Amino acid sequence: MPSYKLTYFNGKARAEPIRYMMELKGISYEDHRIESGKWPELKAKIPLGQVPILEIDGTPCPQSRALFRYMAREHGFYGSSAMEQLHVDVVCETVDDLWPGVYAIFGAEGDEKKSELRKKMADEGAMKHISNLEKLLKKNNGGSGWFVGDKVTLADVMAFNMIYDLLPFVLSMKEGEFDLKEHDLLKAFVERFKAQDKIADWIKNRPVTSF
Ligand SMILES: N[C@@H](CCC(=O)N[C@@H](CS)C(=O)NCC(=O)O)C(=O)O
Repeated sequence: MPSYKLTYFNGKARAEPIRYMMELKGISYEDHRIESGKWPELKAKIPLGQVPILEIDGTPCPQSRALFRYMAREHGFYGSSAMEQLHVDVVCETVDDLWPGVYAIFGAEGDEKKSELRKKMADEGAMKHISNLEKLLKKNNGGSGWFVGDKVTLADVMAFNMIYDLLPFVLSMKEGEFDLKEHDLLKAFVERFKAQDKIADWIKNRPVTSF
């Protein structure tokens, strides 16, 4: 097993899927959270001046999505055939369809504009993509298990991270509070993912962060 050091700000956002996969496989890694004031110095030293960075045996590697796929390939979260890999990618792309709405809220100027966009996203903007995710979930075993095959894959990790961590954060809610409305299969999926012993432990014990 290589040595792993994950560097990110003290938050979940683009780093948490890596942490979920590390935790699920019981992989030992250094979870380095940048101390305030240390960022400018670090930024100048790392490959693209951005985080997350995963140091693999001392080599610093950037780009979160590349790192998610690396973790998936190396640690058994990418299905067991090219077809399953394709299905995993389809789910990940569908999760990514939610990002433009997330960015719009980040980029909006003024509290009034932000709350207007938050309301739009929670009421309708996110729902088209949430329904698509539920359709994909349902295609595998009627939606009673995981998104692809019969084991947890990157697809589950990314869907959970978006619904449980990212959407509540951007909509100014507490983690896990995003209202999935009538999407009962997805609600059950979130509960199922969260109930895995290693994830339950991680969520209970992880640092409490504002994002
Ligand atoms: N495409 C990159 C984007 C990375 C990115 O924008 N990271 C932000 C934190 S979420 C960052 O490093 N911001 C500080 C900066 O650019 O100075 C990825 O997915 O890793």
